[in-house]
Amino acid sequence: MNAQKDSFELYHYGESLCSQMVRLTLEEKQIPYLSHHMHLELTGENLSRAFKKINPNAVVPVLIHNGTPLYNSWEIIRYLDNHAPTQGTALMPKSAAGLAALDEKVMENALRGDIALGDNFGTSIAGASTYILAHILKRRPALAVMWDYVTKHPDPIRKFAFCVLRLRGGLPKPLYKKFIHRLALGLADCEQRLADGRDYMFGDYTMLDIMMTAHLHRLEDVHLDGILATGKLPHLAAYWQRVQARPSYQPAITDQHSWEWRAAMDDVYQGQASPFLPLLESQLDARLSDLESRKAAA
Ligand SMILES: N[C@@H](CCC(=O)N[C@@H](CS)C(=O)NCC(=O)O)C(=O)O
Repeated sequence: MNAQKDSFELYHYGESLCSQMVRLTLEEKQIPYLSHHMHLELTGENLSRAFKKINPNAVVPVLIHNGTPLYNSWEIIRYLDNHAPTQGTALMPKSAAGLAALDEKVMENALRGDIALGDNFGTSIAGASTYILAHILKRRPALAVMWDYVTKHPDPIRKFAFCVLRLRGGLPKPLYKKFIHRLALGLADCEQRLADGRDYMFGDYTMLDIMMTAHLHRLEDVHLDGILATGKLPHLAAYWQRVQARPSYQPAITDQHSWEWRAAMDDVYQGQASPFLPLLESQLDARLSDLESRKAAA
């Protein structure tokens, strides 16, 4: 990588999972960038004409490399690792088998637009956070929010979802149950993966650990992190400490917290565990015992 010629600019939001992933990548790869921190629900800045010229889909993150915009967090992560393979941390497994297995795991953790909310781990943790989004949206008059989303958001499902959030303060309850169920499956699978004592999901640190770092941080934000203190996920709990101890964590995650998100979190949870924690725990128990009996039968 030629630092003289290369210029990177990132359009992002403090608490957006995908922005966190890209920032973690830039830190791990030691790539400096010009930061354009934006607000999403608070001001609808992503729906502005100016930003839609940068990303017609009106979502963050967008990484501009030497004038070319790059979209989709997982594609940006791969791009950066290919661009500077020997700089900072290498983010791909070394073996062909590892690479193929990584693809599958990345798709489970990505915020994909081609599946329904709650159909994978990534969209479930995002879905579980929507009470926070609803709270931020409440800072603006309902009509202003609806006007913005209905007339300016290019995604028909999101435009509807944001209006529902503003009007109802959350999505329909069965959806949260779906998110919790999918989260329990993902957490149990991570625990099983780490149970052989490996430090990271593929042994060495990879882009999957970047994605998991953002997701586990979000688990804290939605006050479901009590699940890591139950003693049922000892390897995952240790892993969470390990990824937070990396030098990338503070600059990419905690230094970038957005005030309106933190305030909404405090209002929604009032310092208490999420009311969905007992459901998460019971679903986790079911999944862990299912995995145990499969192991015993094998
Ligand atoms: N597939 C995209 C998803 C991007 C995305 O959904 N970003 C969210 C924040 S994590 C966003 O900008 N939401 C604002 C909106 O839809 O109005 C990626 O991986 O980068």
